[in-house]
Amino acid sequence: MDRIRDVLLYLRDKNDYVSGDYMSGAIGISRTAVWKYIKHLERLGYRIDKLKGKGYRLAEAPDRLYPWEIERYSTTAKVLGKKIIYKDSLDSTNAFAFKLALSGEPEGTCIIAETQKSGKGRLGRKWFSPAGRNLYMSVLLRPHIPPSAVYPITFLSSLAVYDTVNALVHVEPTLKWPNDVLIAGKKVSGTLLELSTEVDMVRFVIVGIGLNINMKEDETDEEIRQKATSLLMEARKSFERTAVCGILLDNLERYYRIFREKGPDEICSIWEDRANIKGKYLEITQMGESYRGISEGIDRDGAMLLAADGTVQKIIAGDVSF
Ligand code: BT5
Repeated sequence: MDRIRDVLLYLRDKNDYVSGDYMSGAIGISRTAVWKYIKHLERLGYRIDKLKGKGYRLAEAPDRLYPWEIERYSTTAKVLGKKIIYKDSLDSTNAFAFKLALSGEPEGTCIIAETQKSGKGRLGRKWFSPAGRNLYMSVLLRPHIPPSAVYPITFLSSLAVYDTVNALVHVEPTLKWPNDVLIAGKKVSGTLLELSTEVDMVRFVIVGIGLNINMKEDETDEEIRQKATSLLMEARKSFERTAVCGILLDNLERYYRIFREKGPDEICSIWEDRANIKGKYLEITQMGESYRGISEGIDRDGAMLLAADGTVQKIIAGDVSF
């Protein structure tokens, strides 16, 4: 794939016809090899014009989340996304990443799929994953923390999505406890954490992010039509998914660095400020039980503190309605 990157680089750099001879000399491969890479690029969906005596010109790149395309936009991340594994289709990027993590895959590897056949939400729920429209990505982390400090990783993921969305769309997103990013009250992204732990140490965490980018309203599942949105639906234009993903990886790495250097507390307090949750009246449903009260903010382990009838309850998981 390094050669593919090189050939693409020269095609893009020139933005005009580049001769096979020139590329062969510059990259240090034969002209036949250049031709083979051009053919490979065409199979991957790139449209390349060919002109006798002039060479090759990149006419159009496909709308695919190829790792080498994402890398063009991820400029500051050094660890997260250093290796990106791209698949057309998976059952779930989280499930795939989990298996890789068990076999020793290092921190930072990302799995991206164009579609998921059984995309997962929390508590056995489904994540609707139409092909070629959105982002379905799982990032493998190996933080040196006890299991009790894992929860805020959901917040760091939501914060990274928040900043990404905020930079692209003119409507300010909102954060909803514990794992949602909303635009105008509708869900644009969710994070699913899955982990493997020993009694007092985390082995690895899989951060699964679903972010709706170019999904149109009539392409959504009936079940989520009223409550889901996408960047396209809000901005009324489509986005380059590779760029969105690159920006997200940079933001993820920035918040992960804060998490490691300043600790989960810092992430909790950034999230709490950004979510503007304190003092709001909430109802949280958890396993069929409902809790109502005024939010006193987030506990240091990520749980919601809810005040009602003179006592403060600590809610570990659930779904919030305002
Ligand atoms: C989540 O669960 O929000 C976590 C979603 C994580 C998805 C990513 S995609 C990459 C990685 N691989 C996976 O298999 N999963 C992760 P939860 O809070 O339980 O929300 C699930 C609910 O959101 C569903 O029950 C629907 O109501 C709604 N929903 C499903 N698909 C949606 C979508 N594409 N956009 C917005 N809402 C959706």
